[in-house]
Amino acid sequence: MAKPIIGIPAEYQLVRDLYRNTVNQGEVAAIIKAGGVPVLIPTREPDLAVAYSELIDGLLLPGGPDVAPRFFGEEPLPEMGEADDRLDETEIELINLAFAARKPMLGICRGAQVINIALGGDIYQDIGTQIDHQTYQHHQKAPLDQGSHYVDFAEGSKLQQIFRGQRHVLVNSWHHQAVRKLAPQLKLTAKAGDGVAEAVESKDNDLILAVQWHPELMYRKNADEFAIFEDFIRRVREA
Ligand SMILES: [Mn+2]
Repeated sequence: MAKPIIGIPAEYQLVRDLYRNTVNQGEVAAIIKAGGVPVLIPTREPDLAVAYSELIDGLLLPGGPDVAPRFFGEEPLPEMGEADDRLDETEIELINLAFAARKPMLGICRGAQVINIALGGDIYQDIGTQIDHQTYQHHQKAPLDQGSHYVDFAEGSKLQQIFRGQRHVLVNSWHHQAVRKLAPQLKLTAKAGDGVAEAVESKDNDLILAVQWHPELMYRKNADEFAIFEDFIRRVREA
């Protein structure tokens, strides 16, 4: 394969008085450094997901706004943040198409949640109010290129392999939602000490790795975080 084409769904944002399709530079730069070719996927027309999915070799689901709860059968709680139906619909469609076509995926933050929802799981709309014990600070006030809480990797997980055998790793954290009920095709492979889900991987194949933290903001100073992107491009090449 020539350099693999990695699709990244874009947010729809008002920036300097104009609506724009935006993807963060962190993901774009990490994919390029790892040997992929990032391609922005506009998300205003969910019906185009089929056409876009045929163009790409792998799918990166980035961070972004909250997922609208109707996609997992709930009504919105007061603590829910901003959401965008069309972003949700487009991503859910792209995930299902990638899964059916066996195209590898990497999820980051919201990406981990939307992968789980697309495949039949659900999420906490707000971990601070829906988990009945005190949770950690998952919306860190420290700079985002620094870790703030630890995560524990499952024995034998892909993450343990990517992180050279380590199972207790400091990561950054910028979320108030998290995976709750797991989709049947996924296994939980990282948790924070407060029980919050921090990563999922596909059960029976190499198709999905999705982390709740932000490796795209840490990889410049942390080779293990960059290895998440190298592993993704390797999975796409070998798919
Ligand atoms: Mn966290």
